[in-house]
Amino acid sequence: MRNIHQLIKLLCFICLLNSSVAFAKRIPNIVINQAWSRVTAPSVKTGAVFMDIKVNHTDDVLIGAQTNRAKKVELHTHIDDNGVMRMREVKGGIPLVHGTTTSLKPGGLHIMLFDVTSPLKLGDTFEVTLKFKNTPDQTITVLVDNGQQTSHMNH
Ligand SMILES: [Cu+2]
Repeated sequence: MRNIHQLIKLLCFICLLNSSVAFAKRIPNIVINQAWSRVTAPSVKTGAVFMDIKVNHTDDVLIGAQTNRAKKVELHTHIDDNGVMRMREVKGGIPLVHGTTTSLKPGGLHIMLFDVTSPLKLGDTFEVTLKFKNTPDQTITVLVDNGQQTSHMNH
């Protein structure tokens, strides 16, 4: 009788262990939230995309991005050049530290779109494929809303 109890305890323990491992695996390493872009005027050929990148398990690097709405895409940041904010390409990608959320936001890191194929209009959505060093490519949907969704959700 005692042996059976111990066996049941052991089996339960193994079950719990397995399910917690399975559960951890089901949480993706990288989760993108609140992806949005600015509206572009018809004469403007550049755009910017912002988002929150949450990294759960292991460090990674955002090394690039692609979209069919722009001919060229670069990862940018802003630097303070003697009081003037200037954009610079981030060489080597944007480092992502596990357990943290990296925010791409106005005045800081952003995904820069060059030669926008057609104006980004309010309410439009488009797909952007993000390329990571250690995680498979991830395609996300970006909402063109000038950040209204993001600012609403931050309140
Ligand atoms: Cu830029």
